[in-house]
Amino acid sequence: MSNASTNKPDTATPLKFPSPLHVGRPNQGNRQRLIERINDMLDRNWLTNNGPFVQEFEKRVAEYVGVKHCVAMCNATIAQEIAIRAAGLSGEVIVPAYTFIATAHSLQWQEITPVFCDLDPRTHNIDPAKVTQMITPRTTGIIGVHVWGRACDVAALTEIAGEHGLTLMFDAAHAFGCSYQGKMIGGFGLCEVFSFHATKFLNTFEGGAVVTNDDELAARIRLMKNFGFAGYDNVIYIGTNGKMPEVCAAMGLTNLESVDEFLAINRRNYNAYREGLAGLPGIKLIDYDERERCNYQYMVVEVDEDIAGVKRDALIELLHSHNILARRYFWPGCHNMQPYRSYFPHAKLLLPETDRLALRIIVLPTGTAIGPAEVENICEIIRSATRA
Ligand code: T4K
Repeated sequence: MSNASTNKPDTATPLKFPSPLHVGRPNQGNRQRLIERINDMLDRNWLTNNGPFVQEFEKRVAEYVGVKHCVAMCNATIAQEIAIRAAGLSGEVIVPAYTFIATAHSLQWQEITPVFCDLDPRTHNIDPAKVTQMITPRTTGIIGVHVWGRACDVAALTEIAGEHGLTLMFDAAHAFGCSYQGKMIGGFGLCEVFSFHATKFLNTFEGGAVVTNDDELAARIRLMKNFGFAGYDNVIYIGTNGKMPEVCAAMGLTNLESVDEFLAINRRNYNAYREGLAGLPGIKLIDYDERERCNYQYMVVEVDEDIAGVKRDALIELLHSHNILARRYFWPGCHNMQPYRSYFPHAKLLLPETDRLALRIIVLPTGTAIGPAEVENICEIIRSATRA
């Protein structure tokens, strides 16, 4: 028997959850509001191609983040590919190896070489000291990734890019609603790219956006995401189809109205995990900086196997056996996936921290789908494993 409303097993001891607890369960805002918007859209019979919902969504996101331009697109991978092309990157671009594969693919897809840089183990983000060592005469840019929504060392990266005449962009897929030194992420570098995928803090089913304060770049990206059309029958640029449909913008507008609620729930779960895992040897929940704005979308645990007395993968297996579908993001690292493993067989020699971290991380479920009772059960399972 279980409590259906909370998905909590009825006993105090951790049992198998009756239905799976996934990482990345979508945050959903007010369903009635969404349905009203979809009805409006159907009544208007305007389904895509820069419709009123997309325009409103772009305006709201730009206001929220405090940037001049937001260009909404069908997903963050295409948004990043277009931004890279619009920024004129070529040759080699330095990226972290510890990221979702899309960061690397968005370069390689257009025959630009992703040069994998190691991370700073304290932040999980690209290590600026190591970026400098990766620069060659072919380097044209740096793409920092704000992993887990925790900002990269923007100041150091900006300085390096400036000194070497490189373009600096950010993959901000995880970082909607987060800040760096009190300023919202979205306004740094030449541009930043958000993901609004279903699993993200703010979702539009699928979706993404480039945000920038650069008028010229924004104008070029607008052309490129719409086949290069500057008006009816007038193509002035090479382009593709990166448009966000109206139904996605309707979801985005609806979810934007609930971001404070999503944040409060994520924060509550984060605090519950902190409490539940406190003092466990070899198990460390990552810190979110309370002085910054954070979306707390990722509950990330680092397992030090020697101290915890349990292997990371054994812990994942145990969690899975209880129907808690924890994940190993971003194992095994981009450099260990194809085609990069074949292209750069020696990359790992320069990525010791990435390899070390990729073996230690577990991402646990959070979001509106779970509450403190589920978190307490998950923590109890972890506690029992580390005691064994
Ligand atoms: N840059 C970075 C740093 C990124 O993390 C990402 C995406 C991108 C760029 C590219 O953004 P997009 O082009 O996607 O906008 C998932 C997401 O598909 C991906 O968007 C995300 N990062 C990545 C971190 O996670 P997978 O391969 O793990 O997806 P999947 O199908 O295994 O689902 C993840 C979890 O979410 C599962 O536990 C199930 C749950 N889920 C998923 C969906 C779609 C649900 O409960 N409901 C759902 O509707 O990549």
